[in-house]
Amino acid sequence: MTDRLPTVIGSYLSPYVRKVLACLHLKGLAYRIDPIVPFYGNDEFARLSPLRRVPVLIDGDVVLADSSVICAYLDERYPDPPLLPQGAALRARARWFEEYADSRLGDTIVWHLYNQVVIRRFVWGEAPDEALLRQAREVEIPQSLDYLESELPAQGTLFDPQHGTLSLADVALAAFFRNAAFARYSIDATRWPRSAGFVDRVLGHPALATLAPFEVLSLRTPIAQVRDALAAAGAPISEHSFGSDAPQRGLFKT
Ligand SMILES: N[C@@H](CCC(=O)N[C@@H](CS)C(=O)NCC(=O)O)C(=O)O
Repeated sequence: MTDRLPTVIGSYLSPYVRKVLACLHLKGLAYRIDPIVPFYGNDEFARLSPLRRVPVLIDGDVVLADSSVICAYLDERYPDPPLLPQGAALRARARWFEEYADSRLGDTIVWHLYNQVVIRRFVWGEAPDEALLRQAREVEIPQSLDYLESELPAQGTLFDPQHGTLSLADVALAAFFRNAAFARYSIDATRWPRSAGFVDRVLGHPALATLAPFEVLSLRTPIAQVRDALAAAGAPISEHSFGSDAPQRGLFKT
């Protein structure tokens, strides 16, 4: 019976996986997870995810390989509660923030910061590109925070300053700053108070906070032992894994 639950392929450490898991939580949907680092995906994984990226969602016969496509699918297939606000203009604004997070914060926080500090070291055994790291910390992330500071609410969430109901846009933005924290970048609350408060509030929501112990465990455990360690800690691990023993370079940058 458990095989009938939706299965997410992808590590708890990916912000795109985090976005999908938080949306599943918001929808009240049980799921299983195969917590692989994408570079360890096997041939079967490559067939399901032609770009060899995580997350992948398997829901019955439906297989999807992009977090935005997955979240849009979840919202249509399981409409209650909705992940987007009401009205064309607000929905477009929410989609914009999701896109901004996935593209710009993905480039800077994932590729230029987190992957340099964590993936290069623990997957490839390489030293980080210090120039790229400096550029991310000193120029790119501050530039994003300057922008976000002018858009984010002082209280609550993007579309619900009063009660703090989470939307897909809130989840997408905050998910990346969790990876920034893993790479020891924290938002300077004196310079960007709205952004710092917003990220704290969203990451403190149960949809994201319940993932935190599994993220920390994934970060601290050697990759080959992560699956077993997470299962022992109570994570909803899938029966089947799409992982392999040896990493392969992805189709994009390293
Ligand atoms: N547009 C994709 C991006 C997913 C993505 O870049 N995932 C990263 C993990 S954080 C990945 O799989 N990287 C491996 C690679 O690009 O080779 C989505 O939203 O799902």
